[in-house]
Amino acid sequence: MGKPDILMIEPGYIPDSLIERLATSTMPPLGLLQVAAMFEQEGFPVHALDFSVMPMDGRLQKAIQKHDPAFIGFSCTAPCLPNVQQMVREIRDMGCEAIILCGGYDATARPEVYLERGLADVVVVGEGEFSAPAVANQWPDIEDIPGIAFLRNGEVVKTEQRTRELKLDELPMPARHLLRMGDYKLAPGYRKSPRSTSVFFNRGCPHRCTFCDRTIFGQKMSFRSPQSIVAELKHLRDTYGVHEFRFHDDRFLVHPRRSEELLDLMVSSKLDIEWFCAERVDKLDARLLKKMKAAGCYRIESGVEAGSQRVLDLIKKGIKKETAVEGFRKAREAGIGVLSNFILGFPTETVEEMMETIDFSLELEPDYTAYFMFQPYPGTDIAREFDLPWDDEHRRFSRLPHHSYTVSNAEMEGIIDLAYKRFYLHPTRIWRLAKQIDHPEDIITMGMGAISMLRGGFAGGTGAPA
Ligand code: B12
Ligand code: SF4
Repeated sequence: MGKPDILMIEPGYIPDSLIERLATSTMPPLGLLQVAAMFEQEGFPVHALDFSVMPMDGRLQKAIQKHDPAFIGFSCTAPCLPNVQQMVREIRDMGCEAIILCGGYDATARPEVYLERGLADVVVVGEGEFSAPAVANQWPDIEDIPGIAFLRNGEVVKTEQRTRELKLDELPMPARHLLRMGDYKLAPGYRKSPRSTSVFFNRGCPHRCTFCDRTIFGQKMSFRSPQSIVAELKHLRDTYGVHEFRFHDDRFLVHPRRSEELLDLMVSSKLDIEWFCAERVDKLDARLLKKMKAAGCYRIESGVEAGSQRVLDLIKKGIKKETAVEGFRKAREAGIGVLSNFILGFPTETVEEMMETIDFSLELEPDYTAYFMFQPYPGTDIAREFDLPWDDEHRRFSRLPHHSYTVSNAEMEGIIDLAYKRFYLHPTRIWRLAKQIDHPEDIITMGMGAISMLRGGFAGGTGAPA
């Protein structure tokens, strides 16, 4: 008898309004697809659903009826928890008794929530490449598998932590064929071509910004070889016709020599692609920026986060404001655009400091900017430091009243809204965005986005890389 079917689900974080949905970039869930590829390698028939790009309109039920999976896997970030709860209820209501595995950031940070609420039979803690197939292969004798958590007599049992034994080059490519690559797009006005997708060069980040969730990869770095990345880029270009890529690493230049080798290989391979990546403002090196430009890089995303030095120090960002000015200047000189991310509403941050952040974002003159409302992700240092609660039911703003917050939720929404208006409702920036419209559908989406912003409905979002 063959191995049983497995259904992998990205539960999705569906922004509240249609406009936000249209204006949000979508990317294939690479973690889920990486684990799916490992299941396939072990001989399991695997299916996948990504509810970030499809409505919950009975597809889950249809997939279960069709495939009768023995295992169902959910990839869990904190804002997706309400969707996971709803889907698990629907799965059980159908009488489906599949073993449910939850993995990803949120399940790793708080496995007890998933186990005690009956959302998971097993939580895969940390990187899932080896633990997840081991659970499916060994079920129900799973107690010796490292990197998992489960309930024994109602008590949460966590097995020993799995050390990273995987070599990234030896992993199969993420099983992108399980989803429709054409469903994934960058936000309008922000993309260069109608199809884009993402790749990874490394795992880990050596920094310790306290708001950033590093539960899965931590500080230990692992890299892929330039050859394997270029082979994947070529494969994606030739198989899916994609010419625009997002390197989703926390930092692209984290190991300058390896990055340079990759850049040189990309140039000599004449890939005919464009790409962007994330990097810290204090690590932008003029010589490497020039090479990045030559290899097709057109934009760098950088989390500047705050315009107040006190707040930057509070969150251990490790940068000075002057460094951000200097970093952006170097990128512009190399002919590379910049997108800067800011977070407003850190614990103890005052309204004056938030205004400093907005002023600083204008002073830096990035091509694009995103303002996120601070969210205390479970597992982050800042959530521990200030003992900040997470509100599961809030999809957009997890903001329970707390003494370290200086403004109310409603005031916070107003401040984020003001930030977007001050930045984007400006003739130069409107013109810059308008010039980038080269797909007819973008005109409609951006028009709707502008109306939403004018009405004060554009406050959403969280988190910021690099
Ligand atoms: C790419 C990315 C996106 C993309 C694509 C999202 C997607 N569906 O993958 C976009 C831009 C759309 C996005 C949106 C959002 N993101 Co995001 N995103 C990332 C980023 C940079 C990389 C994710 C990734 O592909 N990693 C590579 C893969 C290989 O790792 P992985 O996903 O962790 O998967 C491994 C394990 O987690 C585990 N695993 C994962 N899924 C499963 C499932 C099963 C069944 C099993 C067994 C194991 C398993 O095994 C995998 C292999 O080892 C991470 C930061 C990071 N460095 O990881 C943030 C991150 C995941 N995002 C985050 C957040 C908050 C969001 C948003 C809410 C908004 C935002 N802008 O920040 C939305 C929510 C989207 C959603 N559906 O959850 C947070 C999550 C924090 C938390 N505790 O919940 C992160 C960690 C950023 C951060 N440092 O704070 N994101
Ligand atoms: S914010 Fe960026 S630099 Fe800081 S820990 Fe997170 S990924 Fe690393």
